Amino acid sequence: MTRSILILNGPNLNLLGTRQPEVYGPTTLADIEALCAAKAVDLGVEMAFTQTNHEGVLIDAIHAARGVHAGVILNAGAYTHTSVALMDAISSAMVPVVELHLSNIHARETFRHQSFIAPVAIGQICGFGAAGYPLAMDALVTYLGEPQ
Ligand code: CA2
Repeated sequence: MTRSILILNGPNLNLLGTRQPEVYGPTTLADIEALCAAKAVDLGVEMAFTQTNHEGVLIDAIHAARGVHAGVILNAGAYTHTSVALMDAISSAMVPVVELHLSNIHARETFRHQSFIAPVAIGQICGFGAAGYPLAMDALVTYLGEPQ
């Protein structure tokens, strides 16, 4: 059976490419989804790609990922820096999560340096813009290894 990866995008990422291109780049979320779809074909995995502005919907998606997706790539947006609930969802879901950010959160405002996702993620990729998405897919597939 083909493995599936869930790519989950949090609040305001639906605005990508329409505002603040100097921070987040000119690429739209639809462009990024197309990039990920092409990468999924290369890697031989299935991919689900979604965005929500709601914390509870992110949590529900992480709970629902178990048994359906082999792993999750999560750009939790600003919830990264605030959400203990998201951290708890990841640590209880028993599904590997790669934390992803377009920008280098460590080179930005101090409040972005803290991530509630980092301690429960298998790793973090940040600062590479849209290119971080296929990098995260490579990282997750490498982590998962050969299908059992
Ligand atoms: O760099 C990232 O990917 C972030 O997760 C993006 C979040 C930010 O709060 C995190 O600290 C880092 C913000 C996403 C907002 O995206 C926008 C896109 C265009 C215009 C306005 C916001």
